[in-house]
Amino acid sequence: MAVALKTQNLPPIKLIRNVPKEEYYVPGHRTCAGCGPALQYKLVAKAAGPNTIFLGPTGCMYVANASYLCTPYTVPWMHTQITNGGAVASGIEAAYRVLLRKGKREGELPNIIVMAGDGGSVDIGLQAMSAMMYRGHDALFICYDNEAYTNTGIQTSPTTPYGSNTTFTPPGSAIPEGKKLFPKDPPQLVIGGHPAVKYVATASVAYPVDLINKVRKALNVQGPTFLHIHCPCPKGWKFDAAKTIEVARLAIETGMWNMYEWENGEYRYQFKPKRYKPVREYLKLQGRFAHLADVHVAKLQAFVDAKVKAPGIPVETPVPTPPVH
Ligand SMILES: Cc1ncc(C[n+]2csc(CCOP(=O)(O)OP(=O)(O)O)c2C)c(N)n1
Ligand code: SF4
Ligand SMILES: [Mg+2]
Repeated sequence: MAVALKTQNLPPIKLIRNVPKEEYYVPGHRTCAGCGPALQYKLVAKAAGPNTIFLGPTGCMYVANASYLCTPYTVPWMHTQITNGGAVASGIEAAYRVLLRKGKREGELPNIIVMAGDGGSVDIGLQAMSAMMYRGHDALFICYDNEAYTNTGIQTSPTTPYGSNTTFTPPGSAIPEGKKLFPKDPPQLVIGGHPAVKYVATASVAYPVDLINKVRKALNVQGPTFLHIHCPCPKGWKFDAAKTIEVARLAIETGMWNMYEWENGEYRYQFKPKRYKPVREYLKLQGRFAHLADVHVAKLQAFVDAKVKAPGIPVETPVPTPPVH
């Protein structure tokens, strides 16, 4: 018997007032005030609706959301190891197909969404995410990017920006800028090496309607899809919890974060300001950059100037030689 594929067609929404009222990520969790990842979770859950299964690799969106046998999810949710969100999603999708084929389940394949941090996506979780993309499983992998391993005390990750002060990159006399490396590029990693992938996009909590529509578009696609969502973290980035959206918006206005969709090989660049604000406008709101000297800010500005030319064009960055002990 043929396996019933996903047939739902989640419609796009035009205006914020059309955002569904139903909540599938409800109050009662323990994330910090102003938590960007929690806000994006709420929006993703609204976009996906009730026929959804979330997989949560270890990270803030597991630990702070699932304490003492209490969670804010009103749809099925499962913790995975930080290493294997993609593998668990693959297994669930494959198992569901078997159940549908054998007539033990009716209806369509549910939305299967991995909600992984930057560590759980493109660092510790990379191999499982890549394998899910490579094999072509029908699941959405979301990297909610708070630019650090925050749950364990704000350690640097591959998406932490150059110049950040983290507990593993403290600025000092030997390395005054803090983090020396420039970040990995998660969407390019996925686009570049996975022929089965048809849709990849970046999004931000500053633009909720756009975020919801990208989630729906990704879920409507048959096969693996990837979203990279910018999620400011007041605790890790050291800014006032009331300014999450302001920080997120400034990231786009300065070019620190670029918004685009990639569909079947075509890029569509979005929210591209006519004139970018200087990156300093973004940096000055955040304590993680408070130590930077002019020379470091200039280095970051040069990186951003090269990056905003177009998505997909690799930016040459200085790579410091690893230390020899
Ligand atoms: C194999 C393994 N290594 C390390 C850890 C410890 N650990 C738990 S959560 C976490 C941070 C996860 O960072 P990220 O994926 O970016 O999510 P965030 O906490 O930032 O939301 C780490 C390092 C672990 N659970 N498993
Ligand atoms: S540390 Fe950051 S990501 Fe974690 S719960 Fe707090 S604000 Fe959210
Ligand atoms: Mg993180």
